[in-house]
Amino acid sequence: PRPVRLAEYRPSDFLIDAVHLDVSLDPEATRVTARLAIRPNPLGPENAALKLDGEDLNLVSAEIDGAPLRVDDLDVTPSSLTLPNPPRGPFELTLTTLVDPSANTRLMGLYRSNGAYCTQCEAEGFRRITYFLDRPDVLAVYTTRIEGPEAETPILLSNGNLVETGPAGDGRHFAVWHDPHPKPSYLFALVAGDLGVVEDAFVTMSGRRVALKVFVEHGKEDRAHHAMESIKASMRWDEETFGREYDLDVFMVVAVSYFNMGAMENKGLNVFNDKYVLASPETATDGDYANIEAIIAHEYFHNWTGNRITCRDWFQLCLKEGLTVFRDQEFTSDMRSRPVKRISDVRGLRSVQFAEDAGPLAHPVRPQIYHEINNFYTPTVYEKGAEVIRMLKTLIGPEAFRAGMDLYFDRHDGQACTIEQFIACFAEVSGHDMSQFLRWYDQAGTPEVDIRTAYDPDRKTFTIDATQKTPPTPGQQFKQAMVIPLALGLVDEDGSDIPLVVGGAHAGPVIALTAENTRIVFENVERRPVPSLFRNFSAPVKLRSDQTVEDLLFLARKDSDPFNRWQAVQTVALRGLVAGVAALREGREPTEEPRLAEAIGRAFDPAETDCAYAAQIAALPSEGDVAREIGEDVDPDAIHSARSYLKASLRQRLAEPLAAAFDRLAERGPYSPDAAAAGRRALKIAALDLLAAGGERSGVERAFDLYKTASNMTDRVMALQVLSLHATAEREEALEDFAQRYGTDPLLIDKWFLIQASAPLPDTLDRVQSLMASPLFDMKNPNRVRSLIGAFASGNPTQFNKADGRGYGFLADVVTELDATNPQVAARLLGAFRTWRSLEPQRRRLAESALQRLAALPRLSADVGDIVRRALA
Ligand code: BAL
Ligand code: ZN
Repeated sequence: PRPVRLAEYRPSDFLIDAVHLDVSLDPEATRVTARLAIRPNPLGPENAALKLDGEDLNLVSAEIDGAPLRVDDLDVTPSSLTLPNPPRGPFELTLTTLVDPSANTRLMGLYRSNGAYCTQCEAEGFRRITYFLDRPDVLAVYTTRIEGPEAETPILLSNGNLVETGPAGDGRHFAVWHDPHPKPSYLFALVAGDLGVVEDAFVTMSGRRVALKVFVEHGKEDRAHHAMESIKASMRWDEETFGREYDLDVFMVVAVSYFNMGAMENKGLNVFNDKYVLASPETATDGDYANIEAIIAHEYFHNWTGNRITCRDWFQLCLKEGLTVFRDQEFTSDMRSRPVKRISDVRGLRSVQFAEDAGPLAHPVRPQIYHEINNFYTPTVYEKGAEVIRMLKTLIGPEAFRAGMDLYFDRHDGQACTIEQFIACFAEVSGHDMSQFLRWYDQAGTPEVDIRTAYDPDRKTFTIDATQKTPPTPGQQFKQAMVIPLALGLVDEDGSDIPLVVGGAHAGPVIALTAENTRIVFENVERRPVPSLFRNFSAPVKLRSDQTVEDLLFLARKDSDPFNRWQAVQTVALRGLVAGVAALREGREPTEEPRLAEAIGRAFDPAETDCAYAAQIAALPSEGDVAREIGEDVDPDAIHSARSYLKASLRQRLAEPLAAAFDRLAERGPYSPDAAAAGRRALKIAALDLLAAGGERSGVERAFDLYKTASNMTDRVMALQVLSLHATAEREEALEDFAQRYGTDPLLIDKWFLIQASAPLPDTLDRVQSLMASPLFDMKNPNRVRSLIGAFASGNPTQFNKADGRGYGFLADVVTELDATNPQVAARLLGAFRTWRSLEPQRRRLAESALQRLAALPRLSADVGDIVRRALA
């Protein structure tokens, strides 16, 4: 198939100003009549044919300005409808099509979720509802009439404001919605069904009352309150932080149980995966509460960054996604703990985005070419995209950043924009030249920064030599130097930062590294300081430095930057783990760094009051972190062994403080999901995890006891997770008990699937396969698939990468099966192969042959075919 290239973008030949949709619901034959007000684009060529996109549609009739068109006037293919000679001025095209929501297993376009009707249109799903110019730079005002049986679909929703409802005869009724804000088709939504609702209201900064509604399946209304509170908090935050006010009379969120993504920002009618709406103390963990708050915020924030100002084309996806992730990260930082949020975001970035950037699926934040846009909803576009915005703010400062955002909103409201237009706003308000900064959008790969330092006691100078290099990535052999903001401090003995003086003038604390080699000479430095580099992770780079273990342990205690205190402990642990892996592979015992235990032990000190932060200190680098650090010839079993060895040694060294912390942090009083209480639980579980390291009996017994006596879902699930790591009788009993208790709640069964699929035990794959045969599993439900198969493939390094290749073969089989019904979710599972080239030779061969087996299949979807081809290229 022909790729789409950024360089070949041209405006649409036609524009559609208004859309009147009339949707008459039927399970197998929903009739969609679309009246489209079309005109030639003044920027387009004369005499162009009109080619509309369409997919899985059954055309019933077509009219132009009320006159029927003959079949000969049209050219209809499986993916398009073309009018070779459309009118040369404005005209109305009316198309009637039939669609079959029940047969729609791809969950794109109009489909059914547990009896309700719902839609997903981003990126290219609207063309599965009617023929259309299904591209984000065609903005139209939508009026939508929905008609359906009153008994089955008492609720009829679409974008905008409700303007009319009434009976439609034969037990049917209708509702008409009008959205005054011109929008691209990907933001269209329709929901119809028998749903429960929780209602509230928000008064905006200018005093307008907005009705708020969260729709859920009946009986789940009491699980919608946290989502509702999160909506109000998001609306208030966007007013206070960015001056952005909501712009319709109603804001609606609908939770559905069959959904490909996490959620979708359709104008005024956000559709959510129910996993990110439903929460109660009995059914949700602290992590669920935090995710719901963040994702509600993310989708709400899209109303300005995405909806009011959208993307010109899909290459600009990061324009809305990176920016909106940045905004939701800031929201969470303000609602909870800023350092903890930063640490957990950086953990996430490194574990998935750095991994993507280092492998065959690497691509720029703004790709230049795609075969299937669904495959570019990636950690690079989202999370690295957010880092790019954060660097922009770091480089120009918070005031200029806010001024640039204001200018962007003022200048581009109602438009479909590019990254250049966005960045120009910041260049203009700050006076900075942003041309080098734009490389962050166009150059893939994680820059590697090497920093060497030297102290000259005679001259009283401290010199930093920084070298940057970005490794080759697919299609980009040679890289140019990036502008890399280095936030740094030079830390004196007592932990204070010494003043930064360069060339006689005050400098920093952020220095832009713009060349391949940069030398910075700090003056008036009385003693050798310890450099604290890339504070708050000021750039998404890999740092190599000459910092010694002593330097790092000093920073762990003294650095004023909480991120780097955490980073210092991580770096010491990571170096130890890498050395441990090398030792094990050479048949030696890993050697230990006793001071690491001391640094980690401080997290459990009763004097440590920030438990959420302490829990981050206590959490060792993941197996994936170690694999990335090693980079090539990776042996996942050796990594697992080295990490287990370290955990067991920490257990031995810290047995007393761990047990004391576990007891001290026991739950008292009623459950609250607030950040402080969640932090205490996180630290308690970190202690428990170490106490049970190596299957130590007393730790396992504590975990089992916590499992049985838990007064909230976080404790229960986390205790189960600790138990699941060790093959014991308690593990089996707890797993059995969990299924008995929660077998009727799919979202809790998802946790049960995930825990079993992630266990680093030799029978895990067999268990995953037998769970797939259980009635609790449903291959058609993306949440089930991700919890069981996704967790196994992407969250279980030793068992997915079994040395005999069975894990790879299993994933290839599942993807083959799933590709026939839901290619988007199938392709997403293949992300597990993003690091296959870094494996040791035997596993690499086996992974490659599983990918080749997929590549040889006669009928692969565009989604899966694209990933397989790129993974093998
Ligand atoms: N636009 C797709 C879902 C999201 O990123 O919000
Ligand atoms: Zn988004």
